[in-house]
Amino acid sequence: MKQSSQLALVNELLELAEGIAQRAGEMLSIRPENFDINEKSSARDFATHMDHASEKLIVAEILAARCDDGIIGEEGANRESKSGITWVIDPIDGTVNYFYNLPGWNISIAAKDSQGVLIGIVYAPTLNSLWHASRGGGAFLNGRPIHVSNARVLEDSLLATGFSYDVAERVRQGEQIAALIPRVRDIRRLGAAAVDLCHVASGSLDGYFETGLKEWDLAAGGLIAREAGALVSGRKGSPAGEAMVIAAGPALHALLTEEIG
Ligand code: 2AM
Ligand code: CA
Repeated sequence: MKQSSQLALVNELLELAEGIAQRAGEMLSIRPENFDINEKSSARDFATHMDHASEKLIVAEILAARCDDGIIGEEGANRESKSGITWVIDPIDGTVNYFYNLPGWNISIAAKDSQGVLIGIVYAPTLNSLWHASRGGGAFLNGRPIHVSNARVLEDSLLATGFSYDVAERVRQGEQIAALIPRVRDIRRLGAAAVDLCHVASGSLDGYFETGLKEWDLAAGGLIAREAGALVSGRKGSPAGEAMVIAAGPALHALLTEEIG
């Protein structure tokens, strides 16, 4: 594809995703009085009817604008691409925060092509924050360019992590945190993976690690972190994925990979 038509495509996808994320955010910001809940893997892992309503809105608006695109959504949207572009959607990332009316829940929308994630949007209405990035085009928070922190030692580093829905895995994670907490500035557990990755991108966290993330948790936030200068990998430099995600600026990333990976 010519450079100018690639740029036009990126701009089209970004503009579309931004508008859709904002409309989903407006809908979600009017909280229902009651939630219909359906359990997924365990009592800790659930979706509300608002997760489904958000995914429905996002899918309908994408297809109204680009009917040949593919879609992968956490709540079941699954459509093959005829255009080469596939959207990867988490209609509410941080559902537990949303349910408890805690901040940080967000709408995460990415679009990928044959080379990987091309654009990503993470919109967190409760933080008044909309992050966006495109591959090779840098990362932005509310329109301003962002960059990772330059933390170089564990002792000065503010980290975030998340805990698995699986109880045995939580016990193992607790042991890992117990070993790490005396050696770092502090550890946060904010509750929404995409925003954790974006906080690394904008320097509000020095680093982040978590196991169990799915493609829709990682697609947009991972691109935003990378475009802001982070390394985003799995254990020992393997690709980031369900087994592990470690995100930080290069110096801290090397230390975290040694500690965790
Ligand atoms: P969700 O709210 O969309 O389920 C919590 O640590 C963060 O990790 C949330 O962003 C949550 O996304 C995500 N997550 C995804 N899979 C998870 C899992 N198996 N266990 C815990 N959190 C998970
Ligand atoms: Ca979700």
